[in-house]
Amino acid sequence: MNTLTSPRPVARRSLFKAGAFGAAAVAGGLALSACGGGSLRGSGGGGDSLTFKLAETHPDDYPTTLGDKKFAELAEKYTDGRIKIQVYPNAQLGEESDAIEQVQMGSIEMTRISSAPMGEFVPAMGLFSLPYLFDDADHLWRFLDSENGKKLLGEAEGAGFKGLGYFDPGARSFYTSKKAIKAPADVKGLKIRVQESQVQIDFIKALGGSPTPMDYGEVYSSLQSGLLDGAENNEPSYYSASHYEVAKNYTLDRHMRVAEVLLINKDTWDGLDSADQEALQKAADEATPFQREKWDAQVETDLEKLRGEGVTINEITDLTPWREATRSVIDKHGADLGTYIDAVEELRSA
Ligand code: GTR
Repeated sequence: MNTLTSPRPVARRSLFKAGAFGAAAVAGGLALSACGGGSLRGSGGGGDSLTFKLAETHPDDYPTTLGDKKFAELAEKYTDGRIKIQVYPNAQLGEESDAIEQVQMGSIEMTRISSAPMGEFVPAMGLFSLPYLFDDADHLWRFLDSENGKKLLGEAEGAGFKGLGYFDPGARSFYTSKKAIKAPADVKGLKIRVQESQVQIDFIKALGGSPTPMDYGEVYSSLQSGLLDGAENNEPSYYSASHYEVAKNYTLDRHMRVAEVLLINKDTWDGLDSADQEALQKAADEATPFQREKWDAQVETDLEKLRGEGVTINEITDLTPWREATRSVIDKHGADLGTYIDAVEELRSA
């Protein structure tokens, strides 16, 4: 289990500051020789072929995995078959916190990852864990597609990553095994799993709950054993990870839209010539609308399936008391994330 209560995120960032760039360069070099040797440069227009691994936590048919595969297919097409991207679904290459570390070191070239665990490496990504910040998916996408959304993605470069684009994350909502959550006060005293994110820890604390950071792969058994009273996620995750089997009350408060991010190791990226960089960027840009379409369809299908499985769904219509109860989270993180928060506010519809 990963715990955020102690200095782990700080340790990670300081590990990076203490020289992970060097480590990334070495590991990146090793990875290259392992996949055919030679420099990446000059690969455009007939150079060496390259094979990159892409780590994905979700199953094969999940919308983000479908987005990864579309990206891989297009990348291969736009480089005339020279760059092959192998997608490893189902956390085969490790849970997200491990996968991102490996991408930073260069032992895995790519990952699709939630911006929440990414926030340990790129603190500004914590923006997406601020509660009730985005009104809906359109509001989120107005931000992601804006100059500020691109600037935020660019901050990944300081941590040894190149961000290729965003995927749709849907909205996260609570689910509990015993008592249904209907009002902010219902969270009081409950042990709720959160992603590895200080902002999410603060969110649960603001509601009087007990936040428990934990790897995604451990949530099912922890709900089942009673170690957790609840967790929170979007519909496709709640359904595909079968969490509904052990936590049958789903409260649609849609508290966060935690952007999904497509990342490549920065040294790997810098080693590509500009034609290949353009090809990969084009592939990512085209995979995004494809993934969004898959996402919307999946949310609908999964809600239907969840109802069919006897899940009780509580729609929260008035978010005012939730916003008030968690205002301190925005206040606390406002100093660091202020510019981005202002940009999000400006894009809110009247
Ligand atoms: C999902 C997300 C995953 C993972 C998971 C979690 O919504 O797509 O990448 O972060 O949530 O809660 O750990």
